[in-house]
Amino acid sequence: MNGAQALMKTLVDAGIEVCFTNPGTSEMHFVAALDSEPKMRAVLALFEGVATGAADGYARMADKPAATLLHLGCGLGNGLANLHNARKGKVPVVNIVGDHATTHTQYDAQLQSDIETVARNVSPGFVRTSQSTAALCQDATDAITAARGLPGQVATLILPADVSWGEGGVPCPPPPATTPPAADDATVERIAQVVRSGKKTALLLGGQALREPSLLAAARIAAHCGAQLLAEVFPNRLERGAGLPAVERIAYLAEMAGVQLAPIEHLILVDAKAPVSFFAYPGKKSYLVPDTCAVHELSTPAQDARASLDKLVQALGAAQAQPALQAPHRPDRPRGALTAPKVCKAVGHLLPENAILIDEAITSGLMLNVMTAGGPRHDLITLTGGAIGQGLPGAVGAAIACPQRPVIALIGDGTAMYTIQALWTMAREGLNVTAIIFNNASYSVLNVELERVGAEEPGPKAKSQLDLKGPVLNFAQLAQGMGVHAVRTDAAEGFCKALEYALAHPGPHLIEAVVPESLSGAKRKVLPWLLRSLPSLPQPVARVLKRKIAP
Ligand SMILES: Cc1ncc(C[n+]2csc(CCOP(=O)(O)OP(=O)(O)O)c2C)c(N)n1
Ligand SMILES: [Mg+2]
Repeated sequence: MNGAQALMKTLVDAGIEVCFTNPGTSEMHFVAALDSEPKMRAVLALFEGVATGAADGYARMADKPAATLLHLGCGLGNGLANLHNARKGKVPVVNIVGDHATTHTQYDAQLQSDIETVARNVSPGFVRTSQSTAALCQDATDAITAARGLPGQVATLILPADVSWGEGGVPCPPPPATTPPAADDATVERIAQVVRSGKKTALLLGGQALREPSLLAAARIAAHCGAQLLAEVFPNRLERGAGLPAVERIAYLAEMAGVQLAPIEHLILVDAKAPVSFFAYPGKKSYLVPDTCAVHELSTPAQDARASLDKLVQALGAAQAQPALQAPHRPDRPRGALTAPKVCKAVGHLLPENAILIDEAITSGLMLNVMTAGGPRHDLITLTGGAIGQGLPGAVGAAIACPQRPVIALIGDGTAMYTIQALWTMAREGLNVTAIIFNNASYSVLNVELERVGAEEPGPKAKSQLDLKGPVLNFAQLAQGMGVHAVRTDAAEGFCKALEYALAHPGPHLIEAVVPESLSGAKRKVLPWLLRSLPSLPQPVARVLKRKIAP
């Protein structure tokens, strides 16, 4: 066996059965080795950001990593934004980056660059350049172990061409599964006392704690002791819908998160960070936990959140408590001229069983949460690291991980253009994805931010940086050009029909929803003022306003 063939066997034996690729010359032996291993599925992406975002989406749904195959430092650099999203979401990825042969680097050829430095940003826990064919499979095993431990991480293995083509590769057996520890008894007891104190307490759930077993345990604690359930603002995967406990996500806008957190005296973190503002704003706080609130950590990202919550349930004697479960409810079918809230309503109206919902709709998705809350159970995937362009690639990965489940990806128009090539991979692989693109011809959220940061009165040059009106994008045509069935509509009836058709026929499909900006005109002007006034309003009024803006 050469190195690449042994590596391929090591990967599949460890359960890594999908590789999202965008190869070049230095990866040719790896590419050739794909045919030596029938268990490895190779999925070509036409941009590295699609490959890395697909690996992220795959791992979120498969609960195990995929591999990527990227071409030297430049290919890795192109894939960085979605590896960043994976890192922030604690999602495992085994990133394989081809490099020049070890004998070639001394010549500083055209594609030579410092790959390790690029990789370190997204792979702080594991970057290794394999030095020999003999060492390669152990290096791969170490990368897999690093990626899939808790917390999950992006592990980058750099594969020089001669290590790949060298003879004498010996596959390694799969690394043993590790069992992460639960919170220790003393921590559980201390937190049980906090929960019993009668003070206003909330559990802030993140990461692994947003799956059904953890949600049920947390909901038992809530039912038994009156604690509130909160979820981190951008979960990597949240199981929700009728029959599951409902959790309120922390709001994206810091002022609204402030309203949610104001009454809480004890905040208990379960695989989550204490909330901070997405950005800093002049004169506003970055750390969103009120001074009067104590923060406790039940379970760190390196610990088993579910086992920790189960221990807390036992300590509180809450095992028999009946968790509050979301009642089924669907919104009506929308009618008339299409708007973003009507698209969200239609999705809620038609949401199929067991769907995977991807929300990268930015301002157009403000109503998605409430419109789908009582729908059939589904998984929600969100933009964990704020680097847009994750949703379409994420849909590719999710659909490959779960071929029996419909994937619906709601994406902003600006956002869609970052990784639009994902559509081609969807068509080529015949993936059951319905991509809904909100064409509001704007980087709308940045227009809101422009008002919020209190910058000088913006002039035409500033405004034109945030506007996508000319030339007008036509996503239906873009999709058709990549082999994806697509329609374009500006009517609610047309949208519902298109969605019904898409859900009834195996995908991929793209529905371009031509909509006005959700926050424009007077709404946009009033929003910053409203947000500023929230902290000084009586709490019940502030809560009503928060629910109106982003329910
Ligand atoms: C990689 C990356 N580049 C740029 C940004 C800044 N950014 C945030 S939102 C946004 C525009 C989103 O526009 P669109 O998808 O059309 O959504 P809308 O605001 O119109 O709802 C941009 C450019 C980012 N978050 N990530
Ligand atoms: Mg837009």
